[in-house]
Amino acid sequence: MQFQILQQKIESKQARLGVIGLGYVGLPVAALFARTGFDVLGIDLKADRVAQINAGQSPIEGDEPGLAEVLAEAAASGRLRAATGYEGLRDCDVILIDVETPVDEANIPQYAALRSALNSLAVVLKESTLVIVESTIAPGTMANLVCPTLEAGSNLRLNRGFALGNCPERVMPGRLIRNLTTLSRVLGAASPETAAAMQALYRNVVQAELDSTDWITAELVKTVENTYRDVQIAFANEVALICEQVGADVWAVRELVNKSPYRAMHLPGAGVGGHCIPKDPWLLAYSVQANNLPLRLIPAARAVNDTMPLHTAALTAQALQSQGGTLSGARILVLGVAYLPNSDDTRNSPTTALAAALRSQGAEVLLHDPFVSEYQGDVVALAEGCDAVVLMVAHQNYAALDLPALRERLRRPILVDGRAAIDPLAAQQAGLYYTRLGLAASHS
Ligand code: SAJ
Repeated sequence: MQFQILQQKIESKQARLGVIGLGYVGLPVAALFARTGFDVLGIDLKADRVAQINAGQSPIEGDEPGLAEVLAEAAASGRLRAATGYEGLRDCDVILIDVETPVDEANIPQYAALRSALNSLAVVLKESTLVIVESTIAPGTMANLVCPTLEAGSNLRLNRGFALGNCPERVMPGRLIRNLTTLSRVLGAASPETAAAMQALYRNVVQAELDSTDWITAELVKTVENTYRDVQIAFANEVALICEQVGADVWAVRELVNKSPYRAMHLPGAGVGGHCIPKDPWLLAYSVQANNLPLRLIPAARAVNDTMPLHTAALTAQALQSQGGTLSGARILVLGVAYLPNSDDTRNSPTTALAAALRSQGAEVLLHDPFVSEYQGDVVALAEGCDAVVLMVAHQNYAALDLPALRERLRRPILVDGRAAIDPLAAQQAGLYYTRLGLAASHS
């Protein structure tokens, strides 16, 4: 392993980079390194995505400040190329792996994409290459899966034939470029020389602290930081359920609780979606599944958050009953399909579970979302003849809803607010029966 040569190549930006997986993470990563002057070869299975990138176009929809410019610059400079095959990686000195690492219905990590990338990479892996896994993985995966797979497939040995690191990404849809350049990164390395090489590499893109540590710590930090968020959200949701029962307003309670030092109660809501928070607690839990360590808090938090869309359906049923209706045969307009406000990302969206729950009780469900192309439309017109409107995502557009016009179109004047996005007073003044998650039902 020629660590000195690798270090020099990185510091002089002569090192050729490979990025496997050009999705929400890999594409901005590849473009950012190309913009700083590295020669980057991106690999992706999808030929149409590869073609778009080589044409300097971004295949990522949604509002991603800075991405289009960085991509166009990188492609125009000729420093970013994309391909579907792994052959070109033979010439690379540093290879980043940014493939998906989902969990299945049983919450078991599905490493098919990761294994495939590792097996294909191992075949073309040359001596003295630095490989870095950026995908989120269960603690222990570097030692138990990544390293053995690369060694077996390449006949090279860790730290003698190749260097191996784990640097979890911290992106968020809508802030891909900002997060990649301004958030600190944890660099998990298996040798001091690898740590130095990773520091030299990421210093080109990250204007924040680079914290070197070992593999297991890096794997834990990423999964723990998202599990922390999931548990915090579940706590806020459980307090919301309590407030509904005792006739309080969870939003008023939360505001006053957070005035107490060291409190940071999160936002209760109609569910927890996305590609990080619902998945990472299971990656963390998987790391101790074989040891039968009885985890109670982490699975319980997942259960609480997964019931919130169902609870929102129950609030809708209760509101209909109070107006002499039932879900069976009702026509419901649901506002928001994305999992996050002002985003087009619908992965693991809580609205999917809500719609299924409403339909299972005989309701007809209409979906609207100003950011998701197939669900765009005029909200007031869509409300025609509906028996309730359920708000699932606090998209900025919904703050300006014409409530009196909505009231006129509705067959039953019911508005269920899953995100505290609508002012209760305005709703009541418009003649709506307004119900909010975490707030006792108020009559118009
Ligand atoms: N949510 C709540 N209550 C809250 C916060 C979020 O119900 O208080 C819901 C959201 O509506 C959404 C889901 O949880 O459905 C996830 O929201 P998120 O704000 O956590 O957005 P994500 O999933 O994109 O989270 C990412 C994560 N970043 C990475 O995994 C690198 C997360 O760790 C970050 O905290 C978050 O971005 C961010 O705020 O940057």
